[in-house]
Order: sequence, then structure tokens, then C-alpha cells
Amino acid sequence: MRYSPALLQSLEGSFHHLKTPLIDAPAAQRDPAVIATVSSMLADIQNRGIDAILDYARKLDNYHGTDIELTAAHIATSGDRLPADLRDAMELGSTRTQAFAAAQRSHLSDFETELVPGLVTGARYVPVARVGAYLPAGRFPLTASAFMTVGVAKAAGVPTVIACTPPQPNGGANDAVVYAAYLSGVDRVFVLGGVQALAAMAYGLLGELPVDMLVGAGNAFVAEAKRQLFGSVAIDLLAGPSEVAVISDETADPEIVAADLLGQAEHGPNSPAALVTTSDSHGRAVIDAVDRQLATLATEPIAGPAWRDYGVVTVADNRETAVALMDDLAPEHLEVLTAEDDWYHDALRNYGSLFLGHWSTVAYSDKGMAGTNHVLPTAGGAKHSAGLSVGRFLKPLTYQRVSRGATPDLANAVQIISDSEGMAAHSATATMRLATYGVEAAH
Ligand code: HSO
Ligand code: ZN
Repeated sequence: MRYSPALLQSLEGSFHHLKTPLIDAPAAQRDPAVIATVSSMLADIQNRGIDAILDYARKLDNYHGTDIELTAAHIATSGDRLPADLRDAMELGSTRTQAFAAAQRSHLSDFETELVPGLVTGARYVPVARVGAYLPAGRFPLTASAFMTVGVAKAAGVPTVIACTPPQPNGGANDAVVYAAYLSGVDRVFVLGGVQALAAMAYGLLGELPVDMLVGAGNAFVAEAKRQLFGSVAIDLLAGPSEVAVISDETADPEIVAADLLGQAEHGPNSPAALVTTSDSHGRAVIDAVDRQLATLATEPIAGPAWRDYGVVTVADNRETAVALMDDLAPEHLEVLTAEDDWYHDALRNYGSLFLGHWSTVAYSDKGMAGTNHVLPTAGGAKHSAGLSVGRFLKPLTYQRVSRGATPDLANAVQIISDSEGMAAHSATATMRLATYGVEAAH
């Protein structure tokens, strides 16, 4: 997250920085070596099919099994291998994520409207047929990811949702990840990671037809594979390092703000965290609190460098400037901890998901408890896109029906435009109807 120089110039005199990033290069550059590796793997998999998939699983993930698909019994009993309190917490997250998705689904209504007498038009929301979800299980196995991808696809009514998750050092899948997929209503689960997993789902190498859409985050190779497969399949988005930003004023507790900044910085050493505040003394207190909390944080080796290299603290002279600065950062997650949360809610335009008030925090959404999706745009993507939601799995398909009575109007205008463009066959589709149905042209 970095401000654009033009924006800073336009706001000059109305803000000052208390902390700027040490590293100024964009955090997520596409690496040419990653691009080349992925494209050669995809070409090889397209040629050799499932044999290539298994070769990569053995070579890259040290997979020694023979059947990459988990049995229905293994999936259904995955929860039995977890502590009961974890199971209960996950059930809450799954239920709540589905409830939010179902509520949002109910606001996407099929509709029909008669634009002029005899011209009936409409749209129907139809789910894609097949979705492939990638469920990462690397440094942190994000158990809630399946709720956000598999569960929301199911809430949209997607008939077939398959999932791939990388093998663990013991050769099997992560039980919590599989249980999350089970709670979300997954149809089939494969122990398969990385580029080979996405290719297998997109090319239809798992005993299913090719999927229509790939969802779920992964490492740089996974993101690049999705980018290269995009077009033949839809994708949710290309996720970069997780980000958090906070707008707070002197009514916020610096310790809470610091904890929330570090709460996402621990995702990776290149995870940015930004604070924009209307209070200089509060901003300084947050910086002190971050340093104090880092001293005892178990994930300091990740969050510490992330904060030092990418952390931002800016003091805005007024709330309008704070909004202008934050809309320019367009963060993945944005918390507002101020005395004027509703004003900020109305004014802000660019964020993946918004957390309003001192009692709201990003982790509640991250783990599924808030119900909202945690697959969100990063690296400024929130300027043009929203995160994953039930509507992304639904195609608003349009239709139209024209009556004989409405024909002269439509056909005549289409004939005139088509003739002016030299499109004789288009013109004929209109004039032939006028002739066949014995209706005179209007002029
Ligand atoms: N912050 C991540 C999601 C997550 N974090 C899950 C922890 N668990 C992307 O929104
Ligand atoms: Zn997170």
C-alpha cells in the first residue's frame, strides 16, 4: 500500500507522515522466473495429462500416495480428528458465512420488465456449473478459506464444487482444512497442491469436466497459474500479500489499534499495515504500542519486518484528508475506530471490507465469524473491484421476447442502422420479419 505521488501533491500541507515504508518498490512484482515455470508446467500438463500431474506432485510436494482423491468417509470423519472446541468454533464460522451469503443471495432477484408494449426483457441469476477451490495449507493453514470459497459457491447453488489442498509432510491432507470443506458442502477433495492442482481442475483431469471457475488464494505460483488459466476459466481475483489499514482518532485505544495492525502484518514479511489518524499524539502512541507488542509477539520474525519495511503512519489535518488518503491506499481491510464512524462509512469509497467501531476487528471476518468474505482485493484492487461474494458465482443472464405488435418499431430501426453499416444480413433478419408477418414498415 502506497500513496500515489499526485494525490500527495494535491493534499500538500494538510497531512504529515510519522512513519513511511523503508522499501519503496511495489511489494508484488510479477517474477519472470515464476511466469516461465508456470507456463512450461501448464504446457506439459496439457500434453501429458494426469501423468504430468502426478509427476509434479511427487517432485514438488514429495507426494508418495497412489490415489490423490480423499474418500467420502475420510472427508466426513475429518472433524473427529480435531479437538471438540475447534470443531465447534469452525461450525460457527461455516454457518455464519453461509447465512451472510444466503442473505446476500436473496437480494439478487430475477426480474422482468416490459420496456415498451410487446418488448419483454429480463434477467435470471444462474449459477456456474462447476467450481474448483484451492485450499492452501502452507505456513498457516487458513481453515476458514473453504467457508469463503466452497461454502459461498454452494450458497449460490453451484451444483459441483471440487477442492484441492496440498499434501502435508505426512503425505495426507490437513484435517482442519478438509473439515472446513466438508462443513461447506464440498463434493470431492483431492490432495494436490500448487500449479498442478489448478491445472488439473481447469483441464478436467480429475474425473470431472473442466471447472468453469477457479477460486482461492495460494503462493506466487498459484496466483500466476490462475492468471494464465484466466479466460478459459473465470477466477475470483489475484491475491497479493494481506493488508490492513486503520483510520482512528484520539478516542481509540492505541494498544487496540497496534494489535489490529500487527494482526495482519503477521501474514508475511511483505504484508503492509497503514494507519491514518487525525491525531498526532495518537499516531505516536500507536507507533510506541506496536514496538512494545512486537517485543513479545510469537510471530515477530514475520510481523516485525513487515511493519518496519511496509508500515505507514500518516496524520491528516481533517477527516476529509483522511478519507482522501485512505481511498488512495484502497486497502484490503479497513478499520474505522473514531467518534464519527458513520460519517466515515458514508464518505469512504475504496476498501475490500470495512470494520466499523472499536469492537470490530479484521480477524472476526478472517475466521468466518462475521459472516463476510475474506477473499478480498489487495494492492489497490479495491479501487475497481469488490471481494468474492455469492453473486460472483451467479451469471445474470438476460433474455428478451418481442411480440408481433412491437415488431415494426424494432425492425425498422434495426434495418436503418444495419443498412448504414453495410451489414446486409443483419438488416435481413429485421426486414424478413416485417415481410413474413405482413407488418408494414413504420415510415
Ligand atoms: N486475512 C486473510 C484471511 C485470513 N487471515 C484467514 C487469517 N485467516 C485474507 O483476507
Ligand atoms: Zn488475516
